[in-house]
Amino acid sequence: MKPMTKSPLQIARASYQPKLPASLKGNVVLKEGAATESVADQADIKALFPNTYGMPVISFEPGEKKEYPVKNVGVILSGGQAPGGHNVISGIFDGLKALNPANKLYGFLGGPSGLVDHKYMELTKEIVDEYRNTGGFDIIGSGRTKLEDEAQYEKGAEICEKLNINAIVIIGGDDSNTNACVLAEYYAQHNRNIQVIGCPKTIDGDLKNDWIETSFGFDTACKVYSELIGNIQRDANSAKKYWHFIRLMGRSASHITLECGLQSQPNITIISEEVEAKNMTLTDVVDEIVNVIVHRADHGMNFGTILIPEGLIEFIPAMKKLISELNDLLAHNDDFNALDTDDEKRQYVKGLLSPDSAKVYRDLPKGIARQLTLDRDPHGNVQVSLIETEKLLIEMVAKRLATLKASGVYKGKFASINHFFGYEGRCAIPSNFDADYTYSLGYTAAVLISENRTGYMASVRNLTSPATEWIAGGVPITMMMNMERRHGKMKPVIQKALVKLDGAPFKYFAANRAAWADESLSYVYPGPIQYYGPTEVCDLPTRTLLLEKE
Ligand code: FBP
Repeated sequence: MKPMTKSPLQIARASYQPKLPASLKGNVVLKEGAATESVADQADIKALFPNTYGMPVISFEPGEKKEYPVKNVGVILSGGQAPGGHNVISGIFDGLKALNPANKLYGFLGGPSGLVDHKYMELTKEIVDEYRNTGGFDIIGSGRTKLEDEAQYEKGAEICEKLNINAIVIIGGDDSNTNACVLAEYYAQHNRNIQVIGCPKTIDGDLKNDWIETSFGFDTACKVYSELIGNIQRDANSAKKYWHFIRLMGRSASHITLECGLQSQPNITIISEEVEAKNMTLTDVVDEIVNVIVHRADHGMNFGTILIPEGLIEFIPAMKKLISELNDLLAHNDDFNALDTDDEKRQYVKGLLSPDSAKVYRDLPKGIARQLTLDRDPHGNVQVSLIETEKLLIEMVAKRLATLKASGVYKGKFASINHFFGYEGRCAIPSNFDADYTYSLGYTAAVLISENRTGYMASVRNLTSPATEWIAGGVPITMMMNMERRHGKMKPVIQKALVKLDGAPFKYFAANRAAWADESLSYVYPGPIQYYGPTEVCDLPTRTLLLEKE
């Protein structure tokens, strides 16, 4: 047998032709809606974005053939990986070449820092072809550098001038698209003749609104995690001896956990936004879990599955206060960094916290307390992916069950296994939905650029219909903005979309969770993503999207 360089699926997938909305299959004409307003703080946003505020929403329709001037474009991948990033790039490439074969595409390397540090490569057909329909961001790499000061914008303008780049596409989440908008406004104000277009990326699913139905990558990541959860459930139901505590990525919002809950119907799904709304303590969360475990044990079922959102602890009010105090206390703290041992660090921190937070900190298991003081990300936030909340909950649940056992209330056996799913799905081969959606987003960005637009996010809507009926166009980024306090200052930012407790996906989950928790078996086994086969299996969007559109 010959050694393999690519799997059979990799080879077959390279020739998959992503589906496009009908309007993008031929010549395009732009239809403009009415002038727009930001979601809140209109006067402030308008004053900060005089050139890019109020622009109309754009949708594309089939039109007459048109000659477009030559455009050179630079693309940046920003933040965490999400399945489909490579297809955004191939969509931009194909769109640009279709609109004018002389157009060129450059990739800035390693994220936004590539623009500032002038690290780039030209993306040719040979290179782009290698990455079609693949997961990952390795074609040009990604990074989390924030574009936030004029010196960076000027360095960007310098390289654009050198390469004759007329437009930049920033593929990122809410913060990166906020940066895209600020950059678009800066270049417009300073007559730099550089357009900036954003593209909605993040597996977390928290960049969405009335115009952006979902961010790309959410679909694939949730399908991968749901497959794994389903497999675990089948094992749990076969062995009947373990409780599986499964933490799922999603830095802040619980969309991933909710979607995986809807797809696999585990016994318990914790939603951070609900925990916060009900002002629950960590003990309340533990009690809810314990109640289900005791109930199932009474029916002879000493096994089950529990989904835990990665961001949970930041939504528990007392923990949120502790984390915020730690963020301030540890920012550029050389004294803390100079301490050698974990014990010294623990003592140091305890001495400086408020009495309430010091108590919460003292009561935490040592390992978790240490994780809370690890390095912050470039935005100064605790890196929740490094905090093993599932282990914290296991420890607390085990303690509570031991007490209940001693008093005779609990007669079961408790054995647990912990899991964390995040990196398993972030670079998966994109599902058909994500492959089609991202390619369409990239193609849309190319049209917006050729039509000289700036300060827009590429948008593809009507996503629960077949791809040919999708509506492509652009939404002014200022329209999604409001003012929020960040690091002590009011800043214009895109509103982050948390799970809405009055939204259809959560309501559906809330109406069904009691049945999924009890002793009957409601597990669903989603199985692996299917790339070839009947459309109702292969092209299905997420349950979140279906419920939101129902
Ligand atoms: P983005 O918001 O940049 O898309 O990243 C999402 C995410 O995958 C989160 O779910 C997770 O908390 C975080 O990135 C982890 O990032 P890193 O691996 O850089 O620590």
